[in-house]
Amino acid sequence: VGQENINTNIVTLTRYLNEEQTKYSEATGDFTLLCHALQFSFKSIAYYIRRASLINLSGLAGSANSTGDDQKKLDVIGNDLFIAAMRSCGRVRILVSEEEEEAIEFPAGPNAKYAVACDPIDGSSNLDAGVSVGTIFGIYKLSDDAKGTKEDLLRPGTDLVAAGFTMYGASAQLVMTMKGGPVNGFTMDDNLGEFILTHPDMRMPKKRSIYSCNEGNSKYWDVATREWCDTIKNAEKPYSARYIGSMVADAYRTLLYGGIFAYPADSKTPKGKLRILYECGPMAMIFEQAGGQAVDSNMARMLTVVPESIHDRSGIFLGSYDEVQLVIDIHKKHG
Ligand code: AHM
Ligand code: MG
Repeated sequence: VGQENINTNIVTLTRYLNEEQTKYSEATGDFTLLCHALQFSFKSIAYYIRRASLINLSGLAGSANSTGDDQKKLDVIGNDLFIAAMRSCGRVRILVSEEEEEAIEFPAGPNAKYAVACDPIDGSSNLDAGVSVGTIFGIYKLSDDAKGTKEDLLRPGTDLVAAGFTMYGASAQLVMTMKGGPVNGFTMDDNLGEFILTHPDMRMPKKRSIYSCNEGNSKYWDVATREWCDTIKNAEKPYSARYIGSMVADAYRTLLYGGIFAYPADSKTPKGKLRILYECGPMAMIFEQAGGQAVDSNMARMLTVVPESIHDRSGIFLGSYDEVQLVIDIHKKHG
């Protein structure tokens, strides 16, 4: 039997969080506890997604979410798991979920210092086909005079203290970042039941000829967006198209390989499709902190966009620094 090269000094997410916490003398451990609750919700959502077709969780649940979309059974389960984890950890005062029309207010308490926005299962229309979906989250710290209402979340993404997503693919991949820190990627080891730090300090390529958007909408796009798409398709070496239709999976690939992901606002959906609080904002924070850029359809830095209501949408261009810069330059030319 050959000797296996076994790493006996594994950095799990739990270890990583503990080590981070000890770096800050003023840290109370509340954020760490909140992250443990998040971690548990990802593990359980991953578990149910994997079991879905075996225990008949796929298909519609017969209810509709706040915007009238049909809800999947797994959407409901993912949402319930997430809410229960956030409620029971005692660190969250206010929670916004894509699946809940109203913000959920938890009891005030000395340790309930955070506001969380999440999409528990983004891309769920892909679930029955076994395509990767994911949970997206953003975390804000409440100000001292916060009332614990939805207004505490109507802030720019620059106020986020942490953001991330978990992609439920061949394995569950958790990508998260804290304000001013590196972007780290963790892979779920199902046998250990732990997220392992496998992608420390992710830095995305400065450019890459890959574009990812629903080009079926291009007749609704503005002139500048159409010119951008024509430009990259007619480049000396034309770009490759990659579009899964599941934001977390498209974003994860873009983060790893480079390129650009776009869901522009258009004449059919003038405010865009994706949500500011729990889709665009958290992704923008991750991409910026990995060396990329993220802007909305007005070419404003995505992280400066303030939603007027909790489910507000925005157009978004997200990706490698140079790829997003090309979009900005073409739009500026059109004024
Ligand atoms: P959802 O939150 O209802 O799942 O919708 C969001 C999803 C994203 O994951 C994805 O990027 C986008 O919708 C795909 O939209 P389209 O099918 O219009 O291309
Ligand atoms: Mg979504």
